[in-house]
Amino acid sequence: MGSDADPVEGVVATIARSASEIRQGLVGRRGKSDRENPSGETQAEADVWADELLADRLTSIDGVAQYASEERSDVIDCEDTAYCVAVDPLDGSSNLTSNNTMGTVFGIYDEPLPAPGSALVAAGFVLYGPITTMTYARDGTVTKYELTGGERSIVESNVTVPDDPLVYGFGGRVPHWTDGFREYVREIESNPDHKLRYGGAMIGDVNQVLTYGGIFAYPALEDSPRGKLRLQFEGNPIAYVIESAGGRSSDGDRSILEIEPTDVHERVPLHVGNAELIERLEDALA
Ligand code: FDP
Repeated sequence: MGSDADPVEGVVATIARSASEIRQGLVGRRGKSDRENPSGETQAEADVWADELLADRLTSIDGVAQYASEERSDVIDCEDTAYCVAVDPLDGSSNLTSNNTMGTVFGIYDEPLPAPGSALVAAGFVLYGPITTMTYARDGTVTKYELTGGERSIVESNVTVPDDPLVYGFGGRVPHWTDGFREYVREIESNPDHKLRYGGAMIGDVNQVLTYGGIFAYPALEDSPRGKLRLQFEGNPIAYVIESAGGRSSDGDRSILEIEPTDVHERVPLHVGNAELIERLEDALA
């Protein structure tokens, strides 16, 4: 590989080209492996397989300095020094069992991992829905593509979070929500203009917010104050896409992109959506 002169575009093009293959490769790999990821979750066979496929391809691109994934403990160091790629190869892979939506999430940083979201130069996600799409942010613009066979065609060239919020989806067991978060949810639910959309894969639920406006959160929980989602592989890339689309992200207090990480696998409470809803959330949690 390494034929694309711009390494960032090379990474995006490689993920786009690999998406059809990953989608096809899910067939026959829906079972659990006997391994755990660094966060202590049992990996699906497809998690391990997609991680190996992306690691092989992305580390052979000229200009890629590091590859890190939610599915492996250690960062792979390459000889190059430019860009560091963090990937969640199959976000929402527990949806494999029921055959529901899931995706591949990626962030391209220009600092060694773990890196803050302010070091992202591009980020995006593939969604394995009824059709396969890629939504990708760079230089303040979000573009949405349909992927067919290795081809990418633009379906929307300036994606923005719609002004009027419509959907909400919140993860974590309700009895484990904090009092502040529970009150906030009650307020969101009581607005007759809002409706629930929750599918159990972050990327599908965030895509609903990007399409219809609203809010998605996987908040801090009483028994897990840092929530569930991982900052490098999920939190930062999604915050980057949503902020590039005119929305806001928050860990409950500040933009996710402002967090200084200390560990590649650290978790973060994630809230993303329309700016006014995130501001109200921060007030509710203050
Ligand atoms: P999954 O474990 O299926 O990969 O971070 C992963 C994630 O899914 C998110 O996509 C999803 O929002 C969340 O975990 C759901 O977690 P719980 O059902 O365990 O609350």
